[in-house]
Amino acid sequence: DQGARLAEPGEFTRRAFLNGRLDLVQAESVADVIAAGSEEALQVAVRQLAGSLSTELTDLEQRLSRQLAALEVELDLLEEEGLSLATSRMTAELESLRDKVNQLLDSYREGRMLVEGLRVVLVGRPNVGKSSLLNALLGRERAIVTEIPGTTRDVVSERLALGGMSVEIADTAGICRPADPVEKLGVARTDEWMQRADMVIMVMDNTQEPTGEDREIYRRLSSRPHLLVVNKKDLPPVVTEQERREFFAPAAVSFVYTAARRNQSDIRELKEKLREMIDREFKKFSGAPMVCHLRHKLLLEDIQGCLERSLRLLAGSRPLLDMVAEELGQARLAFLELTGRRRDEDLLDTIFANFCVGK
Ligand SMILES: Nc1nc2c(ncn2[C@@H]2O[C@H](COP(=O)(O)OP(=O)(O)OP(=O)(O)O)[C@@H](O)[C@H]2O)c(=O)[nH]1
Ligand SMILES: [Mg+2]
Repeated sequence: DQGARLAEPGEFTRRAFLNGRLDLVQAESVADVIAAGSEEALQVAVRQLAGSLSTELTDLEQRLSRQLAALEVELDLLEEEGLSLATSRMTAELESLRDKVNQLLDSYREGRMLVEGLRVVLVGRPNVGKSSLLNALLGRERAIVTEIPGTTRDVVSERLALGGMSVEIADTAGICRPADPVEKLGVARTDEWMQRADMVIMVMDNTQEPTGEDREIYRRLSSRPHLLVVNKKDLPPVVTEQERREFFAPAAVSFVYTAARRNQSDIRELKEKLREMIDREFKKFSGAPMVCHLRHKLLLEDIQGCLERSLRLLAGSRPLLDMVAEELGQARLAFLELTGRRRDEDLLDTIFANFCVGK
């Protein structure tokens, strides 16, 4: 026995963190680099590993600490001399910090999508061809297709690379007035997925008139990025495009026509439409630091709360400065927890346990 042993998951990264070569945000991005499912996700993770987000967070923390230090000095003086502090400069600085924190929080929606992938969900009435479309998009028979309405009873999802993004595409149970309890569960799950989705594809059947159910489905998805697909275009239509559009009026809707089982060029066109939508809705990467992890988001929300409360206190006619100091102290601790300068062994165990062995 030479004293050698297998490395534990995340051991090398953890050591780099403990030696101070990486902060915690950088260490977390090592796992993101490895798991990156797309070119963009990789770029963001590499930038974070190089320290883009860490630099921003450290800068904000230092600005906050300066305000806190100034406040504490003033508090001592005030006690001795009974003076009142001019708070306008502090207010301006805290507002600027709050705006920066808000900007970071705003980046979370996209950051999360980069790391976890974009969630696209196929919805529609039974038997319109949702599962057929999923299979056509994937290029293989993933979901079961039959002529019997209500074939898909639960959500089937699969990953696909599209427009440089990792996309998780989900086929769901057809939405209808449920006849039996199993169907009812399926519909509830579909609704859940629709609420969580980043993009919704509503599928209709060219051979069926639109119904109240279609209108209800459309109502639930119209506020989010969506595509309306009319499938089975190889069969004769029962309504004209104009009539279908008027059914959804006053919305200015447009449709993509597909024949899921027959026509590859339709599927290419559908993918192209999806890609355009991803570009339009989601790829606004400016290269600015981005928040991709729930842990970071939650701590930034704590900081945001502290800053908001501080600002409210400062806006009062006789601000309670020791309460402001208390809030800023809390915000500072949250910053230190973010970058790992305030160490919590349990947290480190959790973070590094998710790494693969040998990293
Ligand atoms: N002619 C034609 N038939 C299609 C097309 N797409 C699907 N179908 C047929 O329509 C039927 C239903 O297709 P599915 O893909 O199972 O429909 P679904 O929307 O997943 O149905 P549920 O899971 O029951 O909600 C099957 O018999 C398919 O072969 C199409 O583009 N043209
Ligand atoms: Mg199905």
